Amino acid sequence: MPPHELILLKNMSQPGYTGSLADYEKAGGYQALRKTLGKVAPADVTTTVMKSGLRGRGGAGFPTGVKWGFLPKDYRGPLYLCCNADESEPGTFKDRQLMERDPHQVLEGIVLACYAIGAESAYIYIRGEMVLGSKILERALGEARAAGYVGKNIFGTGVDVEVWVHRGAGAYICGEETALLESLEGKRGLPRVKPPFPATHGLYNKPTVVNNVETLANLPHILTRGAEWFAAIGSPPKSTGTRIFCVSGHVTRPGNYEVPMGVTFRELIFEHAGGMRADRPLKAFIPGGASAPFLTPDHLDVKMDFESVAAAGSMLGSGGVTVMEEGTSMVWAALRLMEFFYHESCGKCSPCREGSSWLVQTMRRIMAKRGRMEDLETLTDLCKNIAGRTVCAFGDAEVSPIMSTLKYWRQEYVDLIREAEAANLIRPEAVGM
Ligand code: L3W
Repeated sequence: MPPHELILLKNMSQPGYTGSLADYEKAGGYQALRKTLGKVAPADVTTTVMKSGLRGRGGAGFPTGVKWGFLPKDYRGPLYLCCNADESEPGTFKDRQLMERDPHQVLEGIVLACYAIGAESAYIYIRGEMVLGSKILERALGEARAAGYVGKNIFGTGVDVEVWVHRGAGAYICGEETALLESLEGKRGLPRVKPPFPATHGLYNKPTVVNNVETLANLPHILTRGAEWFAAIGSPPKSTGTRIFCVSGHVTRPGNYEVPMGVTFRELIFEHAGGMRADRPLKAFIPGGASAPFLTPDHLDVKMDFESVAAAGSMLGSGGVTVMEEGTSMVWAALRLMEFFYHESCGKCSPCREGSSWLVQTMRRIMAKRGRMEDLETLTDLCKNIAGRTVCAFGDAEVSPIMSTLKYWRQEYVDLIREAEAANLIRPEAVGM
C-alpha cells in the first residue's frame, strides 16, 4: 500500500490536537480565509473549485463548483448556504468525526463557500442526536466570532458571514436537501418536488446552496494548495481528492479511513481496516451507505471512485462501507435495513409509504419461515413500483437491499421458503388470509 497524505483527518491525527482555535491556527488553519477574502474575486473561487473537480461527499457526488454556478446571476437579495450535517445514513459516521474533532476546518470551509456564492448567512443543520457535535460547533463558533473569522466585516474586507447551528429532531429524511430546508423553515421535514432546485428556490424560497460537511471541509485545502494539486489526487479526472470511508461490520479495525479515491475495496477492507475479524471469509459488503446496492467478493477489486462503483451496479454514496462475513443471513441483513427505511419513510409519497410497509411484512414473513414462493415475485413487483416513483431518492434507496440480495443471494430466500414448505409451517391465519 503506497503511503498517502491525509488531508481532512491530518490535524486530528496529530498527538494532542484538541480542535481548539489555537491548535487549528498553529496547524495553518484560517490561512485560506486570509488568502482569499477580499483578495480573490468570489467568481474566481468558484472557478478554482470547479477546476479542482471536487464533488459532493453527501451521496450524489454532484460537482460542487457547478452547483454554485447554478445560482442566478445578477441576483440582488438574500441567499443562503446550508451545511448538511444531518448524517444519518446507516454505516456513515465521517461528518460527525470532522465536526467533533476539527470543527474550525468545517467553519473555515463554510465561510469560504459563503464568500464564493455571496451568502451572508449559513446554517449548519446537524443531526439532532449529535448533541456533542453541536456543542463543539457552538464553542468553535464562539471562538471564531471572537477572533473575527465569522461575523461582520471579516478582516476589514467588508465581508459579513454569520453562521448558526440548527439541530434536527431525529428524522433521516431531513438529510434530503429539500426536506432539510422545510425543517429549517420550521415545517415538517417533507421533500419538495425538484425542479425547482434549491439553487433558485431554496430556503425561504431564496437561492440556496446545500453542501455536505466533508465537501465544505475540503475547501480550505483547495484554496490554499490550488485546484491542480487537488485535481491530481485520487482518480482523475472525474473522482478527485480523498474520501473518508467509514468501515463497519465484521472487520478487525472498524473506523474512518481517509484514502485517495480510486483505491480498491480490497485495499480499504484488508489493509486499512485490518481484514476480516477472526479471518472468516468475506461474504458481502455495502459500498456506500445503506442506500447503495450490496456487492460481493467478486467486486473487491473495483476501484472506489464514482464511475467504477456505478459500473459495478452500485454507488459510492455517502462512503459508508459495511462488511459482512460468511455466515451472515442476507435475507436478515436486507430485512434489517428495510425496517430502518420503513421506520424513516416520511409518508409523503404513497409508493414509499405503503410499499415500505408491504416490503417489511413480506420480508418478515419469509424470515419467520412462513413465506411462499410467490413472495419473491411480490417483492420484485413492489420494488419496481417504488423505485423512480417518489419525490426524492428515498424510494430508490429503500429497494436497494432487497433487489441486490435477491440478485446475488436469491437462493437464501428460496431456502427459507422451502424450509417453510417442508415443515408445513404455512398456516393461512399466520399470513392474514
Ligand atoms: C440546480 C440542476 N441544482 C442537480 C443539485 C441538487 C443537489 C445535487 C445532487 O440525493 C443521494 C441519493 C441518496 N440545477 C441540478 C441541481 N442539482 N441538478 O445537485 O442532486 P441529486 O438529485 O442527484 O441528488 P440528491 O437528491 O441530493 C443524494 C444518496 O445521496 N445517499 C444519501 C445518504 C445520506 C447521507 C448522510 O447521511 N450523510 O448523505 C446515500 O447514498 O440515496 O442518491 O444538491 O440540488 N439542474
